[in-house]
Amino acid sequence: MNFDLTHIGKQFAFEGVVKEIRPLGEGLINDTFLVVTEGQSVNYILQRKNKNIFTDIPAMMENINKVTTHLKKKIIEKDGDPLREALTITPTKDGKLYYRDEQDEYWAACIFVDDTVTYQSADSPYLATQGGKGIGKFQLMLADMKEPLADILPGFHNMRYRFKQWDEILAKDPVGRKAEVAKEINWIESRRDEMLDFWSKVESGVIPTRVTHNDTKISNILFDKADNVLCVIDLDTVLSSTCLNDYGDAIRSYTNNGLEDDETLTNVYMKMDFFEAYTSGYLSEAINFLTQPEIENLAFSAKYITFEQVLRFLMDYIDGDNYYKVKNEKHNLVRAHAQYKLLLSMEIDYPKMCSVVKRLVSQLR
Ligand code: GN1
Ligand code: MG
Repeated sequence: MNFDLTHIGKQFAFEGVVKEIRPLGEGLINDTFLVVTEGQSVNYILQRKNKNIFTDIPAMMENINKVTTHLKKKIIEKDGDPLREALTITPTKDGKLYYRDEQDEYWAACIFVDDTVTYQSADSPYLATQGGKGIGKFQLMLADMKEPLADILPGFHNMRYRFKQWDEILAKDPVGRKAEVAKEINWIESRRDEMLDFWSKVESGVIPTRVTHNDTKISNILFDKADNVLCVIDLDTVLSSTCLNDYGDAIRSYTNNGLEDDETLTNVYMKMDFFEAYTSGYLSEAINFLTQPEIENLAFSAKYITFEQVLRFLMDYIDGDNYYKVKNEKHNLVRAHAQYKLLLSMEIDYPKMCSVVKRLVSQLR
């Protein structure tokens, strides 16, 4: 699809003169652009939001607005810089949180925070500790947010819902890929019960729900030049869910020695020192609000989210690649294999993960 980016850019209340709008980043869902302005004016991020996945973009933008408003209030109370430490939505010239173009596509913009660094993978335990602190702080700042968020992605990290989708897609086998992935299907089926057991604890309220980010991979965090977390970005998925998903998804991303879609499986495994580093950073903040059942399920949540990612990539492969952007026809299968390898290494190290959590919690209490 071709877009008139200049025309779209003109709809937003950007300060300064726009010099260039160019593609940015490696998101799997939206299309992202950098809006470069002349001289000293700030630059912006412009995104075409994926309306097939986000079916209620106005509600999504309202959620982001509520969350960033709350965060900014907290940041100001602590004498922080609300323009650098939280995402700032740039509205359209007529004051809307998004622009709907003539082709019925949805666009949204925010300020580009400069002098920051992003990573695709964590290159030191220090970075992992800082990342953990950042998400812990993010959740802590949102712990007293009263305004309800719209459930814009029903069932997002809900395994019961994921298995429903899975069963439907497998029954259809729309592009005839099912027979070829019998072994991989068994990876999923053999873990169905233990994963559903975890989710039952969320359904019954044993594990509480809170305001959470739901996509805490390392590339969604802006670090400053000293590798401290500055700002949590990509707030499309802010929802009410369990905070364990944020922790687990970050462990999936920060501790992986390889890439999310690594073709060389020997590269892929969980690095225990990065696990400990992230967990210590996270707990240093989250200890202030975590309940005992949450603490007891922290280590499991890393397996849960990694398993979910295996399921989602494999399911999208079987479905004919309708959800994630792919670079070739095996891409989703390659991703599923890499995430499965990561899951296996977590399963081997699971007793160690549990003892690390226990030790770190006892040191903090
Ligand atoms: C997607 O678009 P991106 O890269 O921020 C996905 C996450 C997955 C992630 C895997 C809305 O995030 O759930 O964990 O890819 N977002 C959505 O890299 O499905
Ligand atoms: Mg995202």
